[in-house]
This record gives sequence, structure tokens and C-alpha cells, in this order.
Amino acid sequence: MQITVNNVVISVSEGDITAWQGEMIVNASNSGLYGGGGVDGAIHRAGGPRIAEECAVIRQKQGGILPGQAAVTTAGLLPFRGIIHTVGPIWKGGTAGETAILSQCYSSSLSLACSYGARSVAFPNISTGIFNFPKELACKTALDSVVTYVRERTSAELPLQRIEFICFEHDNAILYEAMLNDYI
Ligand code: AR6
Repeated sequence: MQITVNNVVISVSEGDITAWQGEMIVNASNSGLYGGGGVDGAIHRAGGPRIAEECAVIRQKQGGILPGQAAVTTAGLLPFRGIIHTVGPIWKGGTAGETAILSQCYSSSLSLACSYGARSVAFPNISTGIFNFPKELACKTALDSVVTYVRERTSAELPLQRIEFICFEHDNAILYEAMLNDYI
């Protein structure tokens, strides 16, 4: 399933983001950039210790990153140009600005990808695992944020040609396919 917005192909697939083929992938990390479980664990395991070493440097320099922000490290042993680490909100019932923070995760990650001149980037379903963000709202927020970001930029500002949502869980893949269809 895919749509094209402003010459950027936005698509959905089901699988493991570490096996994706493209230039940069986004990680759903934590504010300290300490390798954890879920997709973060999978990326650190597959990419090896270089990623954690660079996370430690970011931590020393700037004390980690706030929810909604993003930072780039090497991809280590993984065949990407870099990993964009972002920190999603922990779901606290919806009254703590969680949706706006999740939206910022997508826009700050895309801004970093563009600043690196990336032509393709893949996102996991940020915050919908250990951080417990409701899946349907997370999907709508992810798609709205990415489509709005792409729509609002000129082609000179957008090296990106391809943005892919990688759903590890089948129910997320079904949700994304259905909601992406609504943007056609
Ligand atoms: N590829 C793609 N998506 C995956 C993979 C994978 N290999 N493995 C899991 N997912 P989570 P969060 C999906 O929990 O909720 C960590 O400990 C998963 O099914 O990874 O943002 C960090 O260090 C779910 O749909 O991230 C933080 O402390 C999605 O990735 C905390 O978890 C996000 O689930 C972040 O929690």
C-alpha cells in the first residue's frame, strides 16, 4: 500500500525494521538513549556496540534528548547511513500532550533525515509498545504528521523520495493500510 504526496512515496509494510532496505531508520528510544527492549533492543543487537557508544557521547554532550526530539548515530553493523533516535511520549491517559509530542517525533526525525540528505527513511510505530500509546491514535498521528510535513515543503527542501512505516505487529499493519487509504 502506498500513496504519493509532493513526489514522496509514503508506504506501509509489515516486518522487522532492521531488515529494511533504505538509507536511514528511526529508532523508538528513551531520553537517556540507553538501549532498551522492543525495536530499540532489536536495532542495538543488530547494529552492535558502536551505536551505544555514540549514544553515550550524545548523553555526555547534551544530557540525552527530550520526548519529541531526535538525534543521529552511526548504524554500526547495519547497512544504513545512520540511525535517527527519537523519544516518544509515555502514554499517561492523553492529557499530558502525548499526541503533540508523538507528532514532533515524526517531524523532528524527518527534519534530521532531510538535513542528512537522506532519500529514504523508515519509521517504527513509535510509543505503541512499552510506552503504551493507543495504536489507532498513534497511527493517525503518525500519518497526519508525515503527510503534513511533506505537503508543507518545497521539493528543494525535500531530498526524501520514500518514507515507509514498518509495522512489526499485524494489527498495526492493518490499521496503517486502512488509514493510509483515506489519504488517497
Ligand atoms: N522492527 C520494527 N518494529 C518493531 C520491532 C522491530 N524489530 N520490534 C518491536 N517493534 P517499543 P516504545 C515495534 O516498545 O513504545 C524501549 O525499551 C513494536 O511492536 O519498541 O516507543 C526503549 O528503550 C511496537 O509496535 O517502543 C524505550 O525505553 C513499536 O515497535 C521504550 O522501549 C514500538 O514499541 C520505548 O517504547
